[in-house]
Amino acid sequence: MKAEFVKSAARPDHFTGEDLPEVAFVGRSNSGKSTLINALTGQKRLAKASNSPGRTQLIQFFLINGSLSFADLPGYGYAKVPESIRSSWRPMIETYLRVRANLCLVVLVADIRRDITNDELLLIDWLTQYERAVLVVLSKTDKLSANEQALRMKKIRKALSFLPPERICPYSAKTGKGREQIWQSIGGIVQDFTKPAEE
Ligand SMILES: Nc1nc2c(ncn2[C@@H]2O[C@H](COP(=O)(O)OP(=O)(O)OP(=O)(O)O)[C@@H](O)[C@H]2O)c(=O)[nH]1
Ligand SMILES: [Mg+2]
Repeated sequence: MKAEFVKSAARPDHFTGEDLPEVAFVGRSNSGKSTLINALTGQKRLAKASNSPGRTQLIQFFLINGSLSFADLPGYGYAKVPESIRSSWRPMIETYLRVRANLCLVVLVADIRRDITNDELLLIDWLTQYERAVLVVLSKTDKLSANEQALRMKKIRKALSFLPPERICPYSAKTGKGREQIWQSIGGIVQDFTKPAEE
């Protein structure tokens, strides 16, 4: 697989072209978005993963095999980020999610150990209203025993019972669990992509 960084951007007129299907990765800071992009592409340092949450403050675009685009969105919900920066993120992310014509799938990454927040429910609801396909990836399963994982899955599936079961995927960057299922979901949705018409 060939994966390369294309650019960082904050405004729609700076985004990359819209002729390739795009998958966006959203979620709280530190949930594992950048690590997931690295795990999916098999390139450890493609997207910057860090121990200091809130570092990625622009939308980062990546080109995968010359035929697919990934967008790593800045994480939200991290208290240490100044309000001035936080307040500019929200419109940026919302604008991106609303206007991006080639956006085929929104991958919402959430730590399996945390309960789904009201913010996340609102985001899924909002995306559904804009007819965006959503895949919820529950990260860091390696931090739990098999029993604990099963309990957490049951609880989260209940909270997200309005989603089809295959749209919720337990995952670990450490063990590779869920990687195949996530690629399958991406493949299934992306193959229906048709180039947006020129305005
Ligand atoms: N054990 C374990 N650690 C993980 C996993 N996924 C991510 N991490 C760790 O979680 C931390 C945060 O991961 P990132 O990928 O930087 O998180 P992010 O969502 O991109 O965070 P922001 O860019 O701040 O929004 C890093 O220390 C990762 O190594 C996982 O599946 N298992
Ligand atoms: Mg990141």
